[in-house]
Amino acid sequence: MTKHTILIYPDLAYSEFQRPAPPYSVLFIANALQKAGVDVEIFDLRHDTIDDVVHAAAKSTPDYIGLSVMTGPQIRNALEVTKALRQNVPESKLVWGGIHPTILPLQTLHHPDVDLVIQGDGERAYTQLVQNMAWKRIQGLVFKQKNRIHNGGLAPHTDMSTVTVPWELVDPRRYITRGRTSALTSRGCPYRCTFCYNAILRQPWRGWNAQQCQRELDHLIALGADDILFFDDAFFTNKARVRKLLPYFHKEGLAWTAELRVDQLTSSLARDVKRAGCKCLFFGAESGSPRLLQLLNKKITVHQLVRSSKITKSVGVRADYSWMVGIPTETPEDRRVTIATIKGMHRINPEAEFVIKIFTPYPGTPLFEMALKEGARLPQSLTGWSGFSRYRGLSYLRDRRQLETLALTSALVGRQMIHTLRGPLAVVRAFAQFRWQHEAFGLSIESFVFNIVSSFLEGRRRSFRGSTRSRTKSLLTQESEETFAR
Ligand code: B12
Repeated sequence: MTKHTILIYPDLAYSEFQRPAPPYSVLFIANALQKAGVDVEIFDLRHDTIDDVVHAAAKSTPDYIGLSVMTGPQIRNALEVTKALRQNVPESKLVWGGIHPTILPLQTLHHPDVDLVIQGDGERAYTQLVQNMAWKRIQGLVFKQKNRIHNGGLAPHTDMSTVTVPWELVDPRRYITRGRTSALTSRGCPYRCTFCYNAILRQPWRGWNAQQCQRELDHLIALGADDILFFDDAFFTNKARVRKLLPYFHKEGLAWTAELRVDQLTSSLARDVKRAGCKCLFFGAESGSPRLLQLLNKKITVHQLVRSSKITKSVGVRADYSWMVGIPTETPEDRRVTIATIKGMHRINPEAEFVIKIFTPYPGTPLFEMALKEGARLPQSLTGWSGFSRYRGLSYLRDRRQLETLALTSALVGRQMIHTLRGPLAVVRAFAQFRWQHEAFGLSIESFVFNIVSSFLEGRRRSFRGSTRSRTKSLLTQESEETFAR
């Protein structure tokens, strides 16, 4: 008999403000399952409701139902659907996979409604599970057995050349907004930055070759896409692949955006990407302090950062820099140096965008240990982790409020889009400009208002879902007392 399974991509808070990206995690796993002859249904809870999933699961009662979970608010919705499934389809085993369960498998499994966890890539491990392989033989599977935990380690890294995107399993129009969509052509990264999840997963870089990329992109173009954001951690890693892809982008008239390391940028590459329709290059700049760049193992220099501003300015390619504050051991002087570097680079290339985020210590990364020494206390349950946000500082940070104000100010000053704001928001932006110019990040009313508004929006969104889109009761009360280490 043909095996059947359901894969779920839980809702992400605030996703209506972003273009909903295709749920690649479950799409790739679904493709591996299809190849093994398994019948798969995908539910994306940014579009479907919990009732839709419960209804489908009650009808087909699959042995396993998989959920894809990222650290942050997605956990909240994942818990809601998990609870609803547990109550309505008790015979199905509920499997959590994705970056959060991978990083914290034991804590995830500790939740009474999570039956199994898969650590790392799900293509092979989940397929083996659905095909009834003995649990102990599945690399990557973590499960409870007679009050003991069996930890099958990290699942093998998926070879990208073995998977494609099964668009027929979802409605692709959901993910293409006015021609804009996102694509993923490679996984992993050859670098080992001490703050990044790649340091935990030891993910080597692996990507589709140029022909495979073109086949997949042809498909997206046929579906109406003409503006693509590449999600790859390290899109430019394989230079030969990039050289073949650029003429293709040019020929197709694609607008596209991808991440590049500042040390890989040369004037000639900048000219080539511009000619090939590149809309924007994203750079992980992280810090202006040479000491901190070293601590982050970023393997870039401040000189290269500044040089990238000169190159993007002279060639006329839009650039977007992401910076971090609140890095372990960071001193006020380090922070001043970072701000001075950003300002200096902004003078060189005023069209470049930037944003400063607050460092988040992810368990398993080398910097996490340092953050613990500095007093970081991390949530002890899934609900606690659902409050994680890059705009909110953790309570251990000595000058957390200032960091939050700095992060918010940077978004208001560094984003071109905000510059077009009119009315009361223009006043907020003018205020942020003043703060930025005078480096006055104390006593912030904006952060206070921002936190209230975001909590309100989140609450409204949840009650909206609860009252109209899903009749399934929210069952988070058990752990809801716990707020994320604030
Ligand atoms: C696109 C993206 C987003 C999009 C959403 C994605 C979407 N589909 O809509 C947006 C912009 C909304 C987003 C938001 C956030 N993101 Co994000 N995002 C990414 C990004 C760039 C790509 C995700 C992706 O498609 N990956 C490709 C798929 C194939 O890989 P995968 O998801 O890891 O899935 C594989 C395995 O994990 C596993 N797996 C996954 N699901 C399942 C399910 C089952 C059942 C099984 C068995 C296995 C399994 O198998 C999959 C296939 O091999 C990643 C970085 C990356 N390259 O992965 C960061 C990343 C996942 N994001 C990250 C973070 C921190 C966030 C935020 C928390 C940031 C913040 N603080 O605000 C928010 C949280 C969102 C929320 N509200 O909950 C971190 C995660 C770290 C962590 N511990 O969770 C990452 C790794 C970036 C980084 N380098 O730090 N993100």
